[in-house]
Parts: sequence; structure tokens; C-alpha cells
Amino acid sequence: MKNECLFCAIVAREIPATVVYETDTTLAFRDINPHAPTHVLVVPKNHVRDAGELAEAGLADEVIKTAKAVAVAEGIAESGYRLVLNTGPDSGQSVFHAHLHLLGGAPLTLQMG
Ligand code: D5M
Repeated sequence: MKNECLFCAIVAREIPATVVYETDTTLAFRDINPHAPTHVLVVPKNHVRDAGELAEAGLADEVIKTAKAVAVAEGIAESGYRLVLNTGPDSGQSVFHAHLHLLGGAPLTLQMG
């Protein structure tokens, strides 16, 4: 793959992913290791490292709006869902391209995995 960053490679369609929603600035695709019936990752198309850089780049609103649109499309907007931004090693962030986890489709426990 040309991109060293895994999620940049998904955005560039260099590696496959199950894309469920897309805007000019964001991409939403199913997590490869789901922790809930709906587990979608929303990423900015531009590379930013984490939640802080996402906010500094002015992309946080768009990422959350995309998550809402995915929740509506998945039929879980009313039953509820959880949004998680792991940030830095202690949080368990393993891919250093900011990504918002959207989890739902069943009652959720507090454990992330
Ligand atoms: O979450 C990183 C998430 O990224 C983790 O839940 C697995 C997911 N992942 C890893 N590789 C892929 C591919 N190729 N497609 C879809 N999802 C993927 P973190 O918050 O960094 O721990």
C-alpha cells in the first residue's frame, strides 16, 4: 500500500473496507473487530493523529454529524448509541489516524473490549 497509515490507505481505497457512508471530508466503515451489532469507525479523510488534532483541524463537527447520519441509516438513532474517541496509548488507541467509534444496536456495557 502507498500510504503508511492504515486509515489513509482505506480512505484512498488502497485496501478494502466496508464503507457505509461518505462525505467530502469524512468516511465511515465497519470495524473489522466489532464490539457491538453496529460498530462503525468514522474518520476524517485528511490525516490527523487524534481527537485533539481533529478538533484543531475543525473536523470534529463533521465527524460527529457523519456518525449521526450512520446511526440514522443503521436504524439505531432512537435506541441510542455510544461515540468513543480513544486518544493516546493509555486509552488503547492502536491506529494513529483519528477515528470515532460508533457502537450500538444492543444495550452496551461500559467495557470497550
Ligand atoms: O481502534 C482501532 C480500531 O480499528 C479497532 O477497533 C480495529 C479497527 N481496525 C483495524 N484495522 C481495520 C481495518 N482494516 N478495517 C476496519 N477496521 C479496522 P482504536 O481506538 O485505535 O483501538
